Amino acid sequence: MNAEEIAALLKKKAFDETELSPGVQAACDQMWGEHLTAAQIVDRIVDYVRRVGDEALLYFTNTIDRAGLTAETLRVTEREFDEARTLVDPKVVDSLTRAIMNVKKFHEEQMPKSWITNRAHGSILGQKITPLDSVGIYVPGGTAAYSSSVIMNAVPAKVAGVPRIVMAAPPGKDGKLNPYVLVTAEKIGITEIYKMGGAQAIAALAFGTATVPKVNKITGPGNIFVTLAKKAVYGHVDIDMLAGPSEILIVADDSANPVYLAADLLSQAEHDPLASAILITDSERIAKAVAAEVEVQLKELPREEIAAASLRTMGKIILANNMETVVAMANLSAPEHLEVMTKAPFQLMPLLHNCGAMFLGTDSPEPLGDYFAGPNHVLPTGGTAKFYSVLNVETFMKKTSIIAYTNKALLEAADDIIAMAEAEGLRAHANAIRKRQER
Ligand code: HSO
Ligand code: ZN
Repeated sequence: MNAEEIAALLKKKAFDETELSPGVQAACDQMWGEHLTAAQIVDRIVDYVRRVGDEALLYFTNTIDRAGLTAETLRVTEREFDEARTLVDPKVVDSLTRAIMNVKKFHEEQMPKSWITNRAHGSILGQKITPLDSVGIYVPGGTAAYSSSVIMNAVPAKVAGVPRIVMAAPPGKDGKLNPYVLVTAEKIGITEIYKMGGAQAIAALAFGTATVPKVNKITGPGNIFVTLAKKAVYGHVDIDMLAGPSEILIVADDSANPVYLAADLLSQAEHDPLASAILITDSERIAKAVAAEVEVQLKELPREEIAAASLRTMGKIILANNMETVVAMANLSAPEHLEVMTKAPFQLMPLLHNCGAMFLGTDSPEPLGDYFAGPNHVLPTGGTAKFYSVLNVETFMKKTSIIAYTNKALLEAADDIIAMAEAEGLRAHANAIRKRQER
């Protein structure tokens, strides 16, 4: 295939073009008594929670999640943590603990430094870096209630030094949260957790209610309602990014192992019917072998249906004319995860720049990054790796400029500042300098 044909194949839908599945759309139509798009539903929910607070939050929590919660039971209690600890496998908790350590270590290396520098005549300039006062971490529910996502959001926030880290996760019909999610959060030191999900949770975190105090920033993955709600509240609070279903793009040459390639493609396909798993290779042999192997491995998966749906709609094996085309297409696609399964992956690394995370070589399969190596798994999707970065410590920090001039330094700059201020028609600006000149 040539570059143009491949580009057409790789074109991604924007996150707000996502259509609701027929079942969800029907449930929404019934709930609202009219046909609304996902964006219209989110706008209504966000607006209602903003205006009414707890009552609206509980209304949606109990209507959508059918959780039967009250303002008193919305926050996870000590007793619920106690119960969660009895429900988890200690071996899994040990693995989670090791993962937490790796993620912590990696993110500590990212820690930015405040700095101060001297300028002429004893003046000082600098940049002060501080953690945000409060952040809200969203953790999806249902089959996507991943304790690994708790780690990937909460650990960098802790490393950044955020004093108040709040978590929100949608409750099951029994009004409870996944015990692994609770135990993981507790291990990291997060105990302010609210059982709420969807757009209503995002609105509550952004605007605050009587029960849920407002935060300054909201991070974490979610479904289309959550993502649209994050977009709707952006500006009132900051958000990390607008993320969609998971993606893997593998670039491979003839040296790659088709069994591994198939396994890695399926590892993302099993996330979501809308997840995308794509292989681009210049080897016809590899393309054919992987196509056959995917069929074999797919049948063995407990989530076969989800993975099959993803492969049907979003899965592709693309045979390119040469490796240059493969590289160009990977950059054009800007995938969330990019695996480089070639003879000399480090030769391609400098040429690849649009992706959330890069996995180099046979023994760096994508789930290694999902769970354990240390780098973050909250990554830009849908081509947004062209401008978004992976979630990191700085996601939870902000920068403030420091300016401390001496009189001599100010007098030296005075004429320039006055000239610029007068040119902008801002006499009072100029006067603030002049008064000091006159001193
Ligand atoms: N691949 C997902 C993260 C994840 N995988 C969580 C397993 N659990 C998005 O990067
Ligand atoms: Zn994954």
